[in-house]
Amino acid sequence: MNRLVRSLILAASFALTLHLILSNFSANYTSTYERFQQTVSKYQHFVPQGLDDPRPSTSSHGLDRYKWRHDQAKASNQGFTGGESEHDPTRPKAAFVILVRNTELGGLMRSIQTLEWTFNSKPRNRYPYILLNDQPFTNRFKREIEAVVSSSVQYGELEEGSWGMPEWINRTLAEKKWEKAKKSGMIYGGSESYRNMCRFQSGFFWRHPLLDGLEYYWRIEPDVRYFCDLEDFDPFRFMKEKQKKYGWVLSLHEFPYTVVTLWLQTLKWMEKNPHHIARDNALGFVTDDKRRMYNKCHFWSNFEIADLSFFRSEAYRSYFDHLDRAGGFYYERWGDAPIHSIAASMLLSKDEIHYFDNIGYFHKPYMHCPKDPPGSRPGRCACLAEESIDYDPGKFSCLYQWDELMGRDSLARQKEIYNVDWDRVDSQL
Ligand SMILES: Nc1nc2c(ncn2[C@@H]2O[C@H](COP(=O)(O)OP(=O)(O)OP(=O)(O)O)[C@@H](O)[C@H]2O)c(=O)[nH]1
Ligand SMILES: [Mg+2]
Repeated sequence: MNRLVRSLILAASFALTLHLILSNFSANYTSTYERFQQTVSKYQHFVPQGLDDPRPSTSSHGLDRYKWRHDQAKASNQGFTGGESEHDPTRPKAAFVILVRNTELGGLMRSIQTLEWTFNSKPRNRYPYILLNDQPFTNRFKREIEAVVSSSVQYGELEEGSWGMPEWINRTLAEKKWEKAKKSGMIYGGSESYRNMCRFQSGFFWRHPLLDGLEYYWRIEPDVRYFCDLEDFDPFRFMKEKQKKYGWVLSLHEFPYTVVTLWLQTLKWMEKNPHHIARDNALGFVTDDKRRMYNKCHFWSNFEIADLSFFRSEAYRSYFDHLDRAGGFYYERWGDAPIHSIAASMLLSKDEIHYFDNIGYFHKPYMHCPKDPPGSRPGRCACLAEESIDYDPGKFSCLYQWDELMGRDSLARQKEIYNVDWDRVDSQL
């Protein structure tokens, strides 16, 4: 094992050095960004129209019928219980966890509205919200959010050390790299706060004291949408009953220049920690060519439902600490999505990772809309399956890789979902 990993590291180092020499140390971020833009515009017709309507979508009519303040939940057990099943011992200790800025209030209200309609407003659910911010939340923010939720809300400020550049990072060097990344067009290439966010979401959100005692979390972001009535399905209960550790809906390829040395650092960590690698792992999802090449596939972590014991594990902490020391959050622009995804693929067995095919979800510019089996209730999802990015012909989606790992037939699924003549569509693009 050790010898294999060592030769992988050597091969990766060689490839990286060659890459740096060839590109004369000036990574061409622009072409990556342009390719992204092309992908977005090429598949624009898959993106549901009308979702960017900036009008506040939380008029009191829509939500009054769901309004239900569960005050006891606030007082008991840190608010992790609630709803009709408050005293049900099998109810998972679970919450929605949201890192958000005061300026994103409108976007968060829009996200919460569809989450409430499709899931949380049902009396047996009513899971609480935990809102985190690097600044104090304003009173206005709290007032508006509390008017649109059906459960309790807790607010937390980030703890010292969890937000911002650690002292071992050379700021001058980092700033030079941001400047270069920005000039070459990398998305958020020049942003320090985005890097703080990615580091926080990778290594710290799960350590926040408001999450102590919480078993499961569901990550929500501003301006996302949930399309499908979850009827009797509770993703938290599903995770617990099926012993799942990590759940996702959308998977994509990461932009290569944001993660130049991430895989090399991962190999280094694996070499030192072979005992942490799960036996029936999902590394096939993040690698190609018989596990030699990192393919940049990641679960898009803006949607994520996870068993927090995964993040709290010694293995995950050790992996995060190694990456944090390596400095790629600041010298490059490592995202939390590739980090969560590599960690889940490495440390969990593939059966512990769940694709929530039945949840309709949108985060600009991509969506997943389920193709329900025949006989399902019409109108369960307010979206069209063929507008999903799932099996896009450009293969920006990584559902193909997931299918391969799980032994599913992508092609058959693609035909079933889109039911369109791809040759004709391609000729029109
Ligand atoms: N409090 C706080 N929250 C932040 C900050 N930056 C990002 N976030 C939150 O972190 C999450 C991820 O940030 P986003 O800006 O949505 O990142 P992204 O999804 O990669 O990019 P977008 O395409 O812009 O959505 C969101 O919930 C943001 O509200 C920040 O500086 N402070
Ligand atoms: Mg976002």
